[in-house]
Amino acid sequence: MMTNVNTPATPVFAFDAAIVRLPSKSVVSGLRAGDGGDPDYAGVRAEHEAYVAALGEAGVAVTTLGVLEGYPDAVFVEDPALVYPEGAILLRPGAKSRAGEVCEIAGVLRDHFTTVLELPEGGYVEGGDILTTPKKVMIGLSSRTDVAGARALQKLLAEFGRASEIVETPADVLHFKTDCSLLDQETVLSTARLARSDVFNGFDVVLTPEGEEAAANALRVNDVVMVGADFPRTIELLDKRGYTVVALKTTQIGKIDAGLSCMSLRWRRASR
Ligand code: CIR
Repeated sequence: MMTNVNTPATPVFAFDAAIVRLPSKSVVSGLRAGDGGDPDYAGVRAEHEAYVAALGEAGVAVTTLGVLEGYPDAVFVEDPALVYPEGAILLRPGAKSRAGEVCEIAGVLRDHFTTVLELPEGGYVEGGDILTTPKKVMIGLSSRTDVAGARALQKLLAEFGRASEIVETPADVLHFKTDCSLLDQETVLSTARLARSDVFNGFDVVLTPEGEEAAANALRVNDVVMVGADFPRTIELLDKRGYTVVALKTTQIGKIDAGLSCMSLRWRRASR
């Protein structure tokens, strides 16, 4: 078993490296549950560009991958893999149209990580269902992540010295992290519908204001919390609680059920 290099003194949101992928023109055909219309390609590009700049400003060295026209959702690099200082894990998306994204990202992960584990065949997991907290990795079951995949992932996480727990995602919610994010080592931002399940026992929970549920997919990176700019009440709430909020537009990616965590894989390099 590897030693977990995340000592309590190092927050799990201390990142110095990230991988992103430029959105393809085909992003307008990205998967979505609702019918709020197609996103606008130029708008997605602009949102992505501002996001990458914000990662850089937060102190992260960003590796940018090229477009993959054959995979409309490939800009959401969070889903085909998991990354930790100890190594990377290649996942298996539950969405058929996204299965090929794993091979497409494997090479760059092998360039960055000495250890790259693979989810064995037989189960599905998408990174959007994984919330990494200081004490454990939470694996949300959803339409994209099943029990077989979650159990297999638990074994791989154990090789990294990481405890994990399988939890439920509310019905009709795409991913576990669609409804929550980590604000600091003890605090999560959650929708009321997810918090109701008591999944966050032992955490301080900040609830998203009614009508701003989509703000729950925020992203803590080092000293800042990135929050969707369309959610002013959430921004005010977090600001009042003393967080340094960076507001980023997510209007276009929101049309294909995405938020701020989806567009990057983030980690802290083990050698630091
Ligand atoms: C999908 O349905 O797969 C994409 N349209 C959105 C993925 C969002 N990913 C994430 O929350 N990690």
